[in-house]
Amino acid sequence: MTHQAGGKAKSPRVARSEDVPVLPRGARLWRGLLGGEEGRILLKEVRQALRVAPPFVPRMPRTGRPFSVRMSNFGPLGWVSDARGGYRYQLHHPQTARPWPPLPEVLLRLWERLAGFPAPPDAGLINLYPPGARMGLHVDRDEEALEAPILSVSLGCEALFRLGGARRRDATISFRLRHGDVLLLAGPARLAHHGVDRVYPDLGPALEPFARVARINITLRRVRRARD
Ligand code: MD3
Ligand code: FE
Repeated sequence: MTHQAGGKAKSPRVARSEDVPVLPRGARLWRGLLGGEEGRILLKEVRQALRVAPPFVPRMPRTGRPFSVRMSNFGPLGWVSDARGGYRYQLHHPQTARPWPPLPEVLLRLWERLAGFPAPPDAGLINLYPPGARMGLHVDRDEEALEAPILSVSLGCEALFRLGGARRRDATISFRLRHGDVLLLAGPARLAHHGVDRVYPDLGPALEPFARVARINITLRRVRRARD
């Protein structure tokens, strides 16, 4: 809470983003969980992965309109999108045709600790946001295993994130996602609308140059139904 001179809070005309948001059922937020050594290890893993699987520009199905976000993936499966093939998961990088680099141990351990799901993730989408990049309100439903949660890790620059409900017209809440924050979307929150409205330049903590000039978000997903 920001304390104002005079003690009386102004009533804002617009909903303000909260530091401790009241989250919908199924969503959980751990602020700064990966803010220390684990976050530095993860940044290094991302940097290494991007050498093998360079960022690509995803495009809207049919129109081919480019996203402002750049992407890559930790495998085995990676999310891609282009005009011809639309949204999909595939085993290979769209440009190099090489398999995706494997999910790093630090992310597999994080999923085990927090996801509460019996099968490991089989995809780790890396979203790269230069300041000014955005992601429109959407639902993630390209996965077969919609019963599996999604676990999101934010690194680098700060973002203004928006989370709504099952219907596009449902009310939304806005809050910041910062370096080291981890967000779990399970149960009813798994199919909630969400997006990134803003990415702020230069607000990353003192990290390597890479993390000071962009926001890096990794979403761990279970795409394929676990089969036995
Ligand atoms: C809420 N990424 O990759 S992460 C995406 O910050 C995506 O890069 C955003 O939306 C980003 O699809 C948001 C947090 C997140 C991820 C998946 C969700 C929130 C979610 C799925 C359902 C509800
Ligand atoms: Fe999403």
